[in-house]
Amino acid sequence: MAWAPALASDPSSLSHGAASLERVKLLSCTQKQGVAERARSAALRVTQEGAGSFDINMSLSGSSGIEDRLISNYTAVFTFDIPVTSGTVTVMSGTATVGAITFSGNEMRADLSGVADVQTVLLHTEDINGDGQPHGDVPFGFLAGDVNGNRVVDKPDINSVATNQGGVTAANFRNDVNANGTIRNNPDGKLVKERKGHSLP
Ligand SMILES: [Ca+2]
Ligand SMILES: [Ca+2]
Repeated sequence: MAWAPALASDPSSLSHGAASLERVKLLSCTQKQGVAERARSAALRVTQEGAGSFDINMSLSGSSGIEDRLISNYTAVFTFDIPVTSGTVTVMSGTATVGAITFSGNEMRADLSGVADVQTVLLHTEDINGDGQPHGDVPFGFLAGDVNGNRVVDKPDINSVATNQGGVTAANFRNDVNANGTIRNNPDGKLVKERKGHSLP
């Protein structure tokens, strides 16, 4: 059993028999009711008009990934190790509204609207393929204009837009802040300048 080695190396389990028994029960319970089959990855997907759809990957835990594109609708994508045909996505914290949820292969896709800028939205996944279980919470960071994704909007972001002016590619799509399929100092660079100083912890 997976927890046995950890208990054996824990001095408290040797000196407090009753306490360790409780801990065994607790661990066993946690394993049964714990978060199973977490998404393998998560991302925000945006269609940047003629240039196609591009994903910004989100960390599954800890410090969030950063979405820098500023549009009215995003698609939160959760990719599992198995095909997904049903599931739920709910907002645990932050300002966003979950709309339609669709499924394709191993992906569960949730439309997001009403997303406030300069915030982290924590999305909860549950009931994958009707199992009634929680499948983890993923933080999604929204910081419009943070082209280089370093959690602050400042000069390097403005410079990046200036040097990437032109068409959108898989390598430079973050510079297309208004997601219209082209990169220009106006409006993309202007949108960044207007948000200079914004940051996320
Ligand atoms: Ca930045
Ligand atoms: Ca643009």
